[in-house]
Amino acid sequence: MSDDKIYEVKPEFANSAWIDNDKYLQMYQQSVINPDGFWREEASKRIDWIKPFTKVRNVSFDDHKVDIRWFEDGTLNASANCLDRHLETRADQTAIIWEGDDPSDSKNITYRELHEQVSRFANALRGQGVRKGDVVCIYMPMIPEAAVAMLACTRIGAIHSVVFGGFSPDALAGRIEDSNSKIVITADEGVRAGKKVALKANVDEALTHPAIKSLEKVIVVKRTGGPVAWHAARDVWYEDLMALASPNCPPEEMNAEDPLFILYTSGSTGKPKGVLHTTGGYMVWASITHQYVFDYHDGDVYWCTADVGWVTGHTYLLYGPLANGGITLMSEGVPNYPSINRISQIIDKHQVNILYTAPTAIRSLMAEGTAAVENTSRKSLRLLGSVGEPINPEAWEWYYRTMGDERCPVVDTWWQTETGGIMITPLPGATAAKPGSATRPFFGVQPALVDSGGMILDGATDGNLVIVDSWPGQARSVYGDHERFVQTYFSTFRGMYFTGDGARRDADGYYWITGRVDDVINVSGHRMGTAEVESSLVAHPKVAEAAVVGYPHDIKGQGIYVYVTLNSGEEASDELVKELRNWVRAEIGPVATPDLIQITPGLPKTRSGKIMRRILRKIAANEHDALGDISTLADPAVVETLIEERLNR
Ligand code: 6R9
Repeated sequence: MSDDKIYEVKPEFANSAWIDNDKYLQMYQQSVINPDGFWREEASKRIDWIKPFTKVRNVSFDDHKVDIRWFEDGTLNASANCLDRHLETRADQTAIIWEGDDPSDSKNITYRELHEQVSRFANALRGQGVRKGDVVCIYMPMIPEAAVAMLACTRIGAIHSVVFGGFSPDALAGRIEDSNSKIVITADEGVRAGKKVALKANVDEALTHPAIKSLEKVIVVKRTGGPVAWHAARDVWYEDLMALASPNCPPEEMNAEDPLFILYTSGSTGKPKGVLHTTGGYMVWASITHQYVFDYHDGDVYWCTADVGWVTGHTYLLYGPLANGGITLMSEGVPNYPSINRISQIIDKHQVNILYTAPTAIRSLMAEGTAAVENTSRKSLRLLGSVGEPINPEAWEWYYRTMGDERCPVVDTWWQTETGGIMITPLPGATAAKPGSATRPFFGVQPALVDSGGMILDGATDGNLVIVDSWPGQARSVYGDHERFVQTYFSTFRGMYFTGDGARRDADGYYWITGRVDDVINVSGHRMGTAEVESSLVAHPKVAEAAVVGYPHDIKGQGIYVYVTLNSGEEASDELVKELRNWVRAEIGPVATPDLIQITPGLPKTRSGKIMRRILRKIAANEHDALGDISTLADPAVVETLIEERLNR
């Protein structure tokens, strides 16, 4: 649209930025015309290799043999790149600023201290039997020990699998089982918004699942000192291990293509899959994107509000900033506790220069007008970032005007667990912003829009978003199931990586992500497969069938709308609705709690028995005038009942 609002780059920002528009255009050209040369140079200068690579890339997107390798004959260690190599120049510089849930609770950890803790814990893990290639599950609150645990794994070549602390014992058990984790690292309790979260108790419950056979030890960090059940043969205190461990732990030499971590994410079918990232390419991608997208300069205080349980917490809380020798702020709590201006208070307290957060948080602050910034200055802020879901222009404007005082560029960054890091984004010194658009591809990223038959579309158009060639940070596989990796990402459109997102490209070549085109919904920036929620519902003894769709939600972006039919003899009631809501919450975790549950006598189906989600989505969105063709339904009358009884009026 030609009447889109445009915010030009401010010259004073461009002058001191790493990348201005000319440089962007020139580097982007280089990165796609001569990827070998471009990435040879970037990878060599950003990363300390133990043995330098000679080969840059070796990639096949052919769905018969998807094989992705970068820097494949080089060796390195991720923790050495995040810690050891900075000791000479910045041992006493802060690496992590930790801000507790309680505003009076904060501390700074220097590179020297972090290096020592990571080395000790790496030795402790070895002492507990962890070896190169073993999987370690991390189920932690947002405390520095979570970062120590992740880096300690990478130091000895163990593969971490971080499970978000908000997931239920069941969800945790599934991930421990699928990854064959040997050890779980957790805390007695987490603290969020003044409330305790019983992490150790959740682990205890998860480990009662008979399918878990791999697990040997549970390492427990003392966060609150609250009561925990203790299994002496299995459980061990983190603090006891640290007191005994040697602070001297030479980093393990890892191949560039050795696994670095697994992170589970939801798709449109089946169980969540363990997306696998490897070491060399991921570290290069984390470093280059963090530096250029956030225009990170030495000494900047950078705050990414994401939890370490999500990919954003991996790449932009930890690996990117630490690879770049940065100062990264980790916050334990939530944006509106104890008061709605907590984020602004933290910005002032620690003189934060760069803030990276999610649209759902922005909208929840925006809902309170200007209260979120009251009595704060935020003068230190230089740049604002957004991630996780499309940011609506109103929220963008609020972020820009109210949080950033019209001084700070906003970067709306599109990417995925599978991409390892940012893919489509403005560069703050280069790209004029249009609120709601993620704008242009990062270096080396070749997006395209294709129609349903996989034809590449030119010019200004809508389509399915694919990436036609590999980039270093790309996921290499699904843990233990390469075939599923191929099926999920490379078989819909042959020879291309399919993102699962739809997008529009405007006349300026800017991309506007329109959201998922598959059965994945995005609730407060958390990805959820509707199939997962459905299978938990049908496991309830009273439920016959369930269909789950997303619907527009003011704060969360999308809310979870559930349609269920009951087994014969069961009656709909408010109690049952409540029971079903709690059921899903307990089965998957609070993030999956349904917003609306409509108990209905029937679901719209095709004659072959497929549930017509398209129609259910329209009804949930209150767009019942635009249902489209319903003539293929087995029983069109069902639709009228659904509309009459819909909940989202
Ligand atoms: C990093 C992360 C990925 C999905 C992705 C898309 C949505 C993320 C977005 C965005 C529009 C943005 N998404 N960032 N949509 N604009 N700036 O969120 O990874 O949890 O795997 O989710 O999130 O739909 O496909 P992940």
